[in-house]
Amino acid sequence: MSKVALITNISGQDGSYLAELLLKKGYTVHGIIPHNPVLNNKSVSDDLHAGHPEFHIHHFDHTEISNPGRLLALIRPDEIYNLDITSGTVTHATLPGAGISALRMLEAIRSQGLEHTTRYYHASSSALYGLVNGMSINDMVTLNVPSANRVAQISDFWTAVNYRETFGMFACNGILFNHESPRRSESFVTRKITRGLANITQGLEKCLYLGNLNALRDWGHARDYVKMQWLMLQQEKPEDFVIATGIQFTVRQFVTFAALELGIKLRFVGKGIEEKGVIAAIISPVAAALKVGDVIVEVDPRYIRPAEVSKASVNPSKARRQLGWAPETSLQDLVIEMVQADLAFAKKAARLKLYG
Ligand code: GDR
Repeated sequence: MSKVALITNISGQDGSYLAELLLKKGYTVHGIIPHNPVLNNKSVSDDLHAGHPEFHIHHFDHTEISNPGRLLALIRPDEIYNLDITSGTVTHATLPGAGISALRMLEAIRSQGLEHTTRYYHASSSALYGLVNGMSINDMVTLNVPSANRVAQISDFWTAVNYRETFGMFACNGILFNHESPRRSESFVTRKITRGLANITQGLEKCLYLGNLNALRDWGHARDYVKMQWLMLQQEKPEDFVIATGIQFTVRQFVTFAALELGIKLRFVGKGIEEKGVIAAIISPVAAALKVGDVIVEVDPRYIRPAEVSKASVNPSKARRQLGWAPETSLQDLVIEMVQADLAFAKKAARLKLYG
């Protein structure tokens, strides 16, 4: 009998990669999609559904979200991956009733008598660490910081720990640092960069406006990180893990790598909010329509965050040691994959613009 997995927010970046991984491993996969056309904007789930009879989608409205027990009774999952994470600042998604919190899901598991059979993974966030500049983060440190969104995430984190310790449930938190891919939303800086620069090479945009170019981030590939989520539920004992590469780059370095992949050498001039990325050389036909000397990156103070984690080193050694996990994709390879995907989109859009 194949194992049954339930993934919340399956149409998001992580949900779609995780579904692909589990289907390859022979799982029957059930995914929850919020019953909201604005959120349900990725077609990945439809692609998967077409080729896999063991792939099922459940559209949840607000009442079902507050009571996932009915679905659990129906499918009796061996593993639940709760990826219903809220990120960014305070949003309606932080409010009770908008997502499936750890408490709701863990209580639903108990109410269905599944507490000794169903394993629970909670997608926690590096946002738990809050505003910590220059400190080193290891697997044991969490910090309380004042933001309604973080309060919700911290509450989810400790709820999972509490259910593990109080009821002996197999519940773990994965504390994920930034993980990106061509499926990443454009509101994050990596996708904004790869999409913006690809559009510039195809004449669809003139300049990419960014905020803090000096911000340091530990970026990994989402495809590598979902393997780690699965591994966490295959352990003998439930534990929490930090998932990161352990290597940091600046936003400026990310832009430079992306430009190089598109055949543009950038030179940065100016300082702070005056800083600009100027084309120093064109080294590929993709960028042939551009000119040396064009300014294609500019700092726009409106994108500079008032409170920002600009530097925090991460130590994911527990995952390496205990799970034998290491990220397989380097930042350079991640950039190449994202740039090539966005270049294909941009070329298509440019053709449509030209020929209608
Ligand atoms: P982050 O990701 O806030 O770290 O959230 P994001 O990609 O938004 O920012 C990364 C860094 O880039 C700097 N930056 C810009 N960011 C955006 N979005 N747009 C810009 O134009 C821009 N210019 C510079 C930012 O200042 C920042 O330093 C990630 C996600 O994985 C969340 O899910 C998670 O909760 C947090 O990390 C902790």
